[in-house]
Amino acid sequence: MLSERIVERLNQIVGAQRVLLDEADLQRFGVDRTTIWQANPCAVVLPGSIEEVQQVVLLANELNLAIVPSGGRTGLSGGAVAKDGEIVVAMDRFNEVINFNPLDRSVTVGAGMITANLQEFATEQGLFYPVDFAAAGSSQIGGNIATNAGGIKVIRYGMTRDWVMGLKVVNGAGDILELNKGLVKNNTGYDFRHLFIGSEGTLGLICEATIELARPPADSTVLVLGVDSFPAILDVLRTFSAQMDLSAFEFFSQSALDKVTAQMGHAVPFATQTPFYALLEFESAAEAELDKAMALFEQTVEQGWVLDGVLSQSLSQAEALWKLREDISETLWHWQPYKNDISVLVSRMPGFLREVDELVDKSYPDFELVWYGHIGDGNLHLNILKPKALSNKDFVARCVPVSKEIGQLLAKYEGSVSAEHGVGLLKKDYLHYSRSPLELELMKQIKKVFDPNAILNPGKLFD
Ligand code: 2HG
Ligand code: ZN
Repeated sequence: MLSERIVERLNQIVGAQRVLLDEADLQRFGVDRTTIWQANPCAVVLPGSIEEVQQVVLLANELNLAIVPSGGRTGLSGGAVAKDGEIVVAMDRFNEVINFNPLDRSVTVGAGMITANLQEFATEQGLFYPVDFAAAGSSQIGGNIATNAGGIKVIRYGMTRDWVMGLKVVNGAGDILELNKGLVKNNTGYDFRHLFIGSEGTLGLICEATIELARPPADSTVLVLGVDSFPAILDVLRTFSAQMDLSAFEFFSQSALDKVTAQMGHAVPFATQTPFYALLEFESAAEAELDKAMALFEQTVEQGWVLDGVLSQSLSQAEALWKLREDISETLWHWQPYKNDISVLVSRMPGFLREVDELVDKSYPDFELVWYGHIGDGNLHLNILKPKALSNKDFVARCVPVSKEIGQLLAKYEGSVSAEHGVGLLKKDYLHYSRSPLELELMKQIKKVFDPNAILNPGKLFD
């Protein structure tokens, strides 16, 4: 509980209606999509300007209070969980377009802008914001930047980082920093913008972002292929990406398809059941691209890698096929899954897949495993489903040792324990499998530079 005196100070900064103390608000703003930790913030504040954010940070420094920055709270790693009496600083009111510059093809937006609204704004201008994922309807751009969100188009357009031209932030000391000011070329020493991207709210609060927009893609076609085995998915990837510019190469297992069709009522792509499915997307303005895709499809069938397939004939069919992949994560919440978000180089994928498959089969003989992910980027989302009879605590206790073994395997293959969801509370114990002791030490020193009193998002990334 905050003392009346502190509440009064917060009221003075943001206005009394913008300081939320109700239990329902504390619960709502105190967690992300993870269901592991209990929300327990002392207050939620909704600042409306960068100066107000600065005042809140200065007050937190003065009174030694911790802050958890909060966006759309769609994160999957506990990065936005406030479980220890922190003040949640929610950026919802920073939801406007501040400046659009067609010549530079850039837009400056408040950090609280919903991703889908930014995509829509870009479309209205005849442009395109290419970072996309299932949570785009509620995630906020500031949160995307803080976690360097990836998604379903990374193979073609890269991660959030690749679209950030500038940031306005308030660091942990309460200074306002303008980072890179939207410049394309700017070799003037350390680029702090990139330090803040992916820093998970541990260095500062992102208040505004200048985002580059792309030219819109031509109409796209989606191909869903029924694939015979795990290794065959990589053969299919190699075959197609050698000859075509793909904008997506996703995969999912039969168990993922079974669940998403049963839960969401989506139609199966074709009658043949296969262990895995690959979803490919490519721009198909020219007829020749479709011919090429068909020829490669036939080639993969002849090789015995692909058993069946469907090519979208309309935009609505393409969208319906995408839903089979995009709705998996939402579908699986029903089983309280334990999530892995791991990556290795695509070139190292064959060996890694073999070993990780063997490891999880041996370690989880009695659990249901659901494979899916952005295999074109080397990114796998392995979800372990909780058996009904097992308590959440016992389930997690069973999964943790296996995660350690997966971590060791990732270290061997020089992969990542967090490909795109971030570290948060969930993966900090595994960070050392991907980052060296020296790197971890340097990260802690960098944190001290920007957040000397360690008030920002304590316990996230590392202790
Ligand atoms: C996706 O690719 C998201 O669908 C969520 O990154 C993955 O829930 C997951 O494991
Ligand atoms: Zn993903």
